[in-house]
Amino acid sequence: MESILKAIKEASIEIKQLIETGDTGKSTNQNSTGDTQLKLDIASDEIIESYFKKLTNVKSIVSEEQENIIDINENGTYLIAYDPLDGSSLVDVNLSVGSIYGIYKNDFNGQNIVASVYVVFGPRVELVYCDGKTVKMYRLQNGSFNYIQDIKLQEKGKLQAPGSTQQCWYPYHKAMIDGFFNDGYRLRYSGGMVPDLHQILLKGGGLFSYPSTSDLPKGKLRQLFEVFPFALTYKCAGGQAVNGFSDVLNIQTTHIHDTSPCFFGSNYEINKVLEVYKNNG
Ligand code: P6P
Repeated sequence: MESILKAIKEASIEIKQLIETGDTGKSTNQNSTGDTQLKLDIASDEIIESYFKKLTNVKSIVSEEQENIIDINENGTYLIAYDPLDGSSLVDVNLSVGSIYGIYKNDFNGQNIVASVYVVFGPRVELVYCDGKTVKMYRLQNGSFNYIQDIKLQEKGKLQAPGSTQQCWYPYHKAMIDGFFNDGYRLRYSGGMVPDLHQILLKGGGLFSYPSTSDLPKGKLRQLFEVFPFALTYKCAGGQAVNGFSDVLNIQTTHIHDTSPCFFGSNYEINKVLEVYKNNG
């Protein structure tokens, strides 16, 4: 695992430089989800793939930016699914973005995730690593990632990040979101899941939601390289991650670009989600 972490750190330093100087324009390509790829998406993906291809302990990789699984080493132990630069369209308005990595054994599915990493490219570059037990944050300082702290969620938080198109929310979902705001929760939503989820983790807790909606019944966020890595991180930080009804890591992945409705948060908020969806969903 150390060699994978080292590769992610070195790739992240290159991606930081790319964000600072690269072309934020659109490419002529689309990814498998039909999103027009930015030149930053493609360049970030190329950087990460170049590092992973050198690792003998990696069997295969899956990227948000590529249609198919890429085989690396048939004798490798680990499978890595990653989103090279999530929220990349936020770069040209100078908001924070991030990379997300899910590290799996044997198969690409929620039950087989063994570790997760995400990197936030903001005023500072921070890397958060979850080994399936603890959640540790590192900060890029003078060219090295230095340990800063372990991350733990409180039982109940104060922040809410409600994703997706509100006009497409189901009424019971809207009533639940409004209920949290009526209880004094603060809105914290940038449109980038990495900084939005990082903020809730560091500020003690709350709720991030990207639910099933009338326009996206299966949600928008991708299971392997967005939902599952943060699900493992939130669970190891003392919170929960659900699809509205149960642990999101228990769902079955049928395609590497599958999506899932998802809720990440402290226990109080997630238990509220489960209660509302059990009674209405
Ligand atoms: P919406 C960015 O494109 C992303 O994949 C996530 O980072 C973010 O949480 C979500 O989409 C935002 O989607 O529909 O709320 O704009």
